[in-house]
This record gives sequence, C-alpha cells and structure tokens, in this order.
Amino acid sequence: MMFLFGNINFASGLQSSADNVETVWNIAYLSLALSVILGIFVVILLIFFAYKYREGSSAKRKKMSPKAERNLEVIWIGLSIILIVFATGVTIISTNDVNATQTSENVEMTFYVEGNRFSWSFFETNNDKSKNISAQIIGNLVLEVNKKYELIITSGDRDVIHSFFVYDLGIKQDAIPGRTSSVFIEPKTTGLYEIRCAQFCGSGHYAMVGQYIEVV
Ligand SMILES: [Cu+2]
Repeated sequence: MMFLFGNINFASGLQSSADNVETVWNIAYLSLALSVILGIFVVILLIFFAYKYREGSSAKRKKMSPKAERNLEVIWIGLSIILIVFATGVTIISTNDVNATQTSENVEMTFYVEGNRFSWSFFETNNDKSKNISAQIIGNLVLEVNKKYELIITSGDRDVIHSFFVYDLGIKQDAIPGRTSSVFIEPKTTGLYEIRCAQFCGSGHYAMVGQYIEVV
C-alpha cells in the first residue's frame, strides 16, 4: 500500500507487533475516515436544507429542470461508484499484501497449536518436511523477534471448533477437529501477547484466556 499511504501510517499509535497488523489497521482507519467525512457531509446538507426550506421561508420551491435533475443524478451515482471502487481496490490490494506473507518461505520453525476445551496446547515439531510432532511445550509459546514461524492450528480429535486469536499479532485462525490450517507470523516487537479463543466453544469459553505467545 506504499503508493497510497506513503510514509503515513494510520496505525502508528498502536503497537506494531507484526507485519500485517499495520496493513489491516490502515484499511480499518481508511474506512472509518471515509465514513466520518461522508457522515459529516450528509449531516451538514441535512441541517442546511432543513433550515433553508423551513416552514414559511422565502426559498424557491420550483421543480428542477429535467436536465439539472439528470446532471445531479449522474454526479451522485458517479461519486458513489468512484468511492466504492476506491475502497474495494484498497481492500483487495491490502488483502493481497497480507496473503503474500502467508507462505512457507524462510520459515525458521514450525509449531503445532491444538485447541481443546478449554485451553491451548503447543507442540514442537522435528522441523523437517514431515512436520511430525516431537515434544509438547510447557508454558508460553516462545518466539524470537524478526523470525518467521509457521503455526499449524488444529483442534482435538474429539473436541469442538475453536479460534486461535492473538489480537496484537494480527492472527485469527479457526481451529477445526481433524483439520489443520497454517498461519505464518513474523513478530516485530518483544512482549507477551495473550491468546484468546474467538469461537464460542462451550461453558468454559470465557475462561480460555491466560496463555501467551512470548516474543523475545
Ligand atoms: Cu474455544
């Protein structure tokens, strides 16, 4: 998105903890900015016309000519189309930027993450092509800053669906029994990042917190 945002980073006030976080926040802020600008414009027009055509005012109430009506319609529809194409284009390009980071290229290490009612389990793999599980990790999942990792997300065989959600690292991936989905992450800032379950998974869903990705 460099061509559009240049050096402006709407998300600069936020902790930029991974590549995709800024990209996603920039789309969110852009759509917020467009909505606010449009909203203010509409409210100003509303107040202006409500005042201009208030009961008993001397404003002309003559019908517009068909030509003027058509021109107004063309401008109105044209601007709407431009706005929609612009917002859609920005979203498609940003989404492609995010997807471009989701490859196994330069992956330093692969971990398994398994959701069970009501906690997450982390496993090391033997880190070759087979990606077989070698050992369970006790405690936080520790990652090193500026290294790329693959997290293979799944759910216990006889469990339910969960969603592996790490807000500050820009990760959200469904965990589905009997299936695996990979997410690729390159943390930029050290710290503790809380993992939450973003899929209602039963009576203990609310308590599926308190586990962390620790970036060192
Ligand atoms: Cu859950």
